[in-house]
Amino acid sequence: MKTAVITGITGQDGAYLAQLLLEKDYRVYGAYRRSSSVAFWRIAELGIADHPHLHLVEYDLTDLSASIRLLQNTRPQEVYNLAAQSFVGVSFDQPLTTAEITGLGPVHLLEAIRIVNPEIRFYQASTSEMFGKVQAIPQNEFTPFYPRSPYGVAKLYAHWMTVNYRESYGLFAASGILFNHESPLRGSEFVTRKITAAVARRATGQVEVLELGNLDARRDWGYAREYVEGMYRMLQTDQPDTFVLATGRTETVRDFVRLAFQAIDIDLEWQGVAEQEEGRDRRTGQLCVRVNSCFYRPAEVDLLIGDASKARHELDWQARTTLEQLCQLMVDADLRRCQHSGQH
Ligand code: NDP
Ligand code: GDR
Repeated sequence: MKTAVITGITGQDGAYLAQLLLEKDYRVYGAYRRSSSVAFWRIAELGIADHPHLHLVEYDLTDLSASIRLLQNTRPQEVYNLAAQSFVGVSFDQPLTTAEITGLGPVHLLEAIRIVNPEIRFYQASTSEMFGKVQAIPQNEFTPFYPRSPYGVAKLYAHWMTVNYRESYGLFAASGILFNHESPLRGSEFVTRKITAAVARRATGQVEVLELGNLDARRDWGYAREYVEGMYRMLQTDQPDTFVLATGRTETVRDFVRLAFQAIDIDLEWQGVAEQEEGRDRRTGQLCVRVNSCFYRPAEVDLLIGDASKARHELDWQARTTLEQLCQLMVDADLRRCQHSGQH
């Protein structure tokens, strides 16, 4: 039986990856950080919280000695580093915490691998945010980076350290440059889930106006469940490498809002521009969405669209779920939660 460590087990990707590896008969150590209320709701929703081969271990990515002990105690063949301060908006308010966790954190694991067992295969969760102010359309493994947030800068440092440890010490250190991927398990601070949760509340009678920031930002949104399969495949190759995972389609935040309201049979009519923009129910005239500039970021990533042909050729990986299907399954999950009054 193979053993894997997943950091960030309480997050969206950690939960899906744990489920995938358990299905592949791995022993999984899920590393979570101590806090007064640890969020295990995602692994509970997936029905794996009590799986006999899932072991939850306390761990903080910012601690080198904890990283060494984690690997000594669990003796994994594979380490998936998914832990991060992952919210771009917060990174502008907490640049140093973001640098410590998201930037330096992965280096603790890389060092721990060198010290404990250089044969361990390492996956680093890199991001399309590293492309930031994009230098080419679409973006692939050769596109120059230009991060636009403290989060993007921190991730870029961690990405290059992953590449550097691969080249300097021969570690099997892979970096997955993943474009946005969403699911019913997405944190409610991220825009897709913020939208689908609000839509579900409206459909179940709680009338509120959904306030959003920049509606013109364009993202390449895929389904998280498919992206964790790509992570796994990156650690099964002969040579460690860097891969982009993306759908190849880009849409605006406004498009996602429209799709989500359509899922509950509300057709939105848009009025006004920029900070004055609002969306009303075309049938009733009721205000559903308005822009609030407090959700704007000091610097924005305007357009992301990925080219995942390398992953298609070398990993046989491809995104399959359309944005319409993804949006529908997120709205449906939030509707179910509202009906059982258990929103997360
Ligand atoms: P989440 O925000 O859902 O999960 C992040 C996880 O990191 C949480 O489990 C969090 O724990 C944990 N964490 C944060 N700080 C620490 C720390 N100091 N020590 C240990 N654990 C910590 O992110 P996702 O699941 O969406 O993403 C997974 C990874 O992939 C992240 O690194 C993210 O930056 C990256 N990524 C995500 C993309 C996406 O679209 N989802 C795209 C590209 C990259 P806690 O519950 O305690 O907060
Ligand atoms: P992103 O995701 O920044 O791409 O990072 P997010 O969903 O936060 O924002 C996407 C776009 O929507 C715009 N936006 C809003 N965003 C939020 N969160 N809330 C709002 O109210 C709102 N209104 C408009 C944003 O300005 C942005 O343009 C995610 C994270 O998962 C990262 O960890 C990951 O690396 C990248 O995706 C790829």
